[in-house]
Amino acid sequence: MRDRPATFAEWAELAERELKETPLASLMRDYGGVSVKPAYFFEDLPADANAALPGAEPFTRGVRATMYANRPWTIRQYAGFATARESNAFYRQALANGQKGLSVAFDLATHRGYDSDHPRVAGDVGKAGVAIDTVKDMKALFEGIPLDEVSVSMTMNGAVIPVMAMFIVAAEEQGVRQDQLEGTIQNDILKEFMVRNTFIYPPEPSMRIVGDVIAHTARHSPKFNSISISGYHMHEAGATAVQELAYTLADGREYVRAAQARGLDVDAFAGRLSFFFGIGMNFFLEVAKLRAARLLWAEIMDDLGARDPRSKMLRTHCQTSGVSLTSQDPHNNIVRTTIEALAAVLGGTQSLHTNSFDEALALPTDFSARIARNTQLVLQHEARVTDVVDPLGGSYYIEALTADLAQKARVLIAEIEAQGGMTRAVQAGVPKLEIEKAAALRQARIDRGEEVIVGVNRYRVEDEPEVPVRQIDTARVREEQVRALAEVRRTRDEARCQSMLAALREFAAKDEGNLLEAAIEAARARATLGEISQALEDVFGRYSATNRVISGIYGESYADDPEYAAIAQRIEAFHGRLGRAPAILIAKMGQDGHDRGAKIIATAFADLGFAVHLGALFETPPEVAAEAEELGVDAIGVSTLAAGHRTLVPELIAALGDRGIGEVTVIVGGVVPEQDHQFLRDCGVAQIFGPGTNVLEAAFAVINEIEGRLSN
Ligand code: 2CP
Repeated sequence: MRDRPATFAEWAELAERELKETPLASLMRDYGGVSVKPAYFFEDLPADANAALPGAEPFTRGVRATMYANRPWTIRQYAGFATARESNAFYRQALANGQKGLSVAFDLATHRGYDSDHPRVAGDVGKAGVAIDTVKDMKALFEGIPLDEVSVSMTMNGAVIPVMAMFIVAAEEQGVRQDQLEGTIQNDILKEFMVRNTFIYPPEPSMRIVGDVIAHTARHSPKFNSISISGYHMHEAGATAVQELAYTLADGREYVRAAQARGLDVDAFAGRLSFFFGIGMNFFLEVAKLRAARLLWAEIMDDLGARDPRSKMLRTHCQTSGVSLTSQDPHNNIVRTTIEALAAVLGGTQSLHTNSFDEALALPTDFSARIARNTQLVLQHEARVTDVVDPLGGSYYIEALTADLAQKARVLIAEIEAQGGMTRAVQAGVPKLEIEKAAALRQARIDRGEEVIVGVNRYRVEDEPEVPVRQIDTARVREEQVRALAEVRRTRDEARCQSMLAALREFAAKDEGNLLEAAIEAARARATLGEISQALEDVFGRYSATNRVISGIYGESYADDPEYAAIAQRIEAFHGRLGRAPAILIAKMGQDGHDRGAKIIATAFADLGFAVHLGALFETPPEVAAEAEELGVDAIGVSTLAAGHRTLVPELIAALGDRGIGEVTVIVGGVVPEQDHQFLRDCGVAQIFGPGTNVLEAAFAVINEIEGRLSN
């Protein structure tokens, strides 16, 4: 028996013998700026690791002393679709089958503050979430679900004021007081400007709204979590773990300051700030990320003057990663989700959503939703992972990785501080651009096969069987919503409703009073979501983001790649013949703000030599057609991730025809179920690319299409 700890140097000698010619350095890994060695030893344990106590500051080992041994995490599946009535039935069944909390997905029309009868949202109503226009819808959503017993999380940011107001009024009419409400509102607007894109107003009034929600709930709903500060969407947009940590916690710091600026004592609200992280496939990194997040938050809150330990506890929800799901060989996604769920649990999450395996194809079916929920039930009941608190604590690797991540994130947080805080950094667009760069780098690694995705860039299955998916009949949902809206408008006391809306407008204009309080009055008077939202828009305006295409990342990653060079040469030859580059407009239509795929295609195609025009978010099909005509593009690449394609793409093709430019090649990329491919082809779509498409293959197909059409 040796009487001293083993060291890396000793191990390296053994390893080098085993490796023969291969250098040991080739086993080093880089996880987005964090370097990882192939083995860890006692000497890697940070000095404070042995002192850490679960349930005590800085909470690295968990926010509770007993963690899951006493109470397992909340199984909280994010869901919602079609009408409130249909979503309600789905929730009640999920609760009966073992789910513990609710998490409402609203449709994109609701997110962006439009009623279902608004002309801009024809393709979005009831698609990627439930359509809510009035208090009546909100009441139907929770019918038979006691809001004083079941905690409800609502993912809402842009339209947080009308949604929160309607939730409060729906509860009130169910007999539940505000002080009995349990749950969480996402209310994290900064990351919307960075990555998620369901903002409505410009950053500054948006921050006022966040502050008003925090202030109102701190006063009236002490059990309600006033914000869910989210790294998830950064993760999904391609952020590294360090970026996700640093930007999320810097957002958190900004919100605390915003609330303090309105005179609130930090300990009066900080205990109800909550977090939300994405959990991907890098298993140990994700475990360490959650531990590092808790450590850093305790430090930040100390710095901001918190005294109550509850104010320093980072409590978080986690969701397994949507971008790690593949449309190819989709049952593999069950395995991926299980691994990610285990990482979230070993990282000490408080609440968890596990994705359904078909989410890269469409909205989950009842079957895939059951498997996703059961993944958590199996972890809680069969795998014995709940028995011991922070079981990976003390692992040389996990502890060292936790400390490394925290250190790297501290540096990035300090950079944000130096820029004047997150609102400023967001206005300057810096974090957004940095995340886009990281996303493009990762995509290039996947396309080059340096990062293996089973069933996508290796071990592909030909002839895949079709997976049944859930289809939403948006036209039917929209008709129902429009009818119900008309009924509410017809039966309400119009004068009272208008006077409440006028009062809300005045609050907004005078920069005084709490906007949520005024909106609750308007909701009681049956003002609609669109009307409440519009009242604020009348004062604040609607924000439109500037879109930039980053360049050079693909070019650099593919510097020596013959396939890349071949496509680039073809584009050069095209240029030589026609005196211009092949031009493509990348379009996002409807209220779908998921733009990671669009940005990656734009970046890669621009590097290859295409003339790339990145359209604005949230356009209508006629607007895209007009832009295509004005720019004289050869092709339009429609990026669709929120299931609006069946409505929006045919409308686009018709609008191109109306303008006499029907020859423009239309390509669709994103989440498009196999069942819709023929429909889109019949409409005139030239190519359809699903998630996981190799960017070079896509570029090759597009140049072929363009040249084919031009030679006809
Ligand atoms: C927990 N409790 C315990 C223990 N563990 N008590 C004793 N011993 C223990 N070991 C207590 C807690 O103190 C709490 O009571 C209660 O049990 C509930 O536990 P919790 O840990 O607070 O869990 P929770 O109620 O589920 O809340 C979790 C979060 C909350 C994270 C704090 O914010 C949340 O539910 N977030 C979900 C967010 C979400 O679903 N987002 C949707 C994202 P007290 O409260 O009395 O202390 S999907 C979005 C999509 C993808 C999108 O954004 O686009």
